[in-house]
Amino acid sequence: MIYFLSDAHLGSRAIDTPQVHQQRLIDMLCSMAKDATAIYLLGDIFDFWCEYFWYDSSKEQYSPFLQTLKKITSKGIAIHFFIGNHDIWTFGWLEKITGVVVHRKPESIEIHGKRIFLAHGDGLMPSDYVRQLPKKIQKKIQQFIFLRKVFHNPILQFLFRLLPPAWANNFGYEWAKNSRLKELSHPCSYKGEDKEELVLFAKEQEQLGNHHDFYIFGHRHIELDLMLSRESRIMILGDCWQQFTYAQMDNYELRIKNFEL
Ligand SMILES: [Mn+2]
Repeated sequence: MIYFLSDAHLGSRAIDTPQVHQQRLIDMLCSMAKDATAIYLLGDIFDFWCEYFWYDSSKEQYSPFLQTLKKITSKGIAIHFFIGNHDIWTFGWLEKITGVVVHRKPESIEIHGKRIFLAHGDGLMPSDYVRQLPKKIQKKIQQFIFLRKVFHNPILQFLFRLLPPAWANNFGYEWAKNSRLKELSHPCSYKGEDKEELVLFAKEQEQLGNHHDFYIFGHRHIELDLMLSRESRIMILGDCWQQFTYAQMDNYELRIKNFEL
């Protein structure tokens, strides 16, 4: 069985019981590990993750989770860690400690003869579509794209990693907390087939001849399973901080499920 999950936002300051949350994620992974051949973590597993040049005591809170990853990869089960927009700043330490494979870009993979497009989902939208949007929304998107460039810039990353972790973490966790609180007050909802950016992105790929049987994304914190055509299907995974949803795939089918203890 192959599993896909995303958006746990571990360590979020908007979560009242972080240990309970982390344990639930650990239980979920351990139950998957019973029959998994691979596990794909599709981004934002951490609410804020940065590896500094100095020792960072805040990483200790994740010890149980990191040990679980290590335990699973040691069994020979591959764990693929896609960076999201909250855990961009990993520079080899996470891989070394846990044995996960880090992916910094979307990937096309093949499983059981199916071509699958995998990405966290931030920053993917057809530019034709963006041009049709009201100016105000276009401006917001431009701001997001600018910030994304800043976050991904190697020089700025280098400088940020020089900061004292306690100080930089406070900045990072507070920034991330704001987006969680925003989400709690305005829960994400599906915008519809003609407005949902990831659906439009997948449709554009199909039109461009870059065919995939499945598109699987995180990022949006909504659960979606939609046929784009007879041969192509998109899935958005929900999240693992409130809904605890995930997808599983075997020889026969791909489907979204809810993790229950
Ligand atoms: Mn995200």
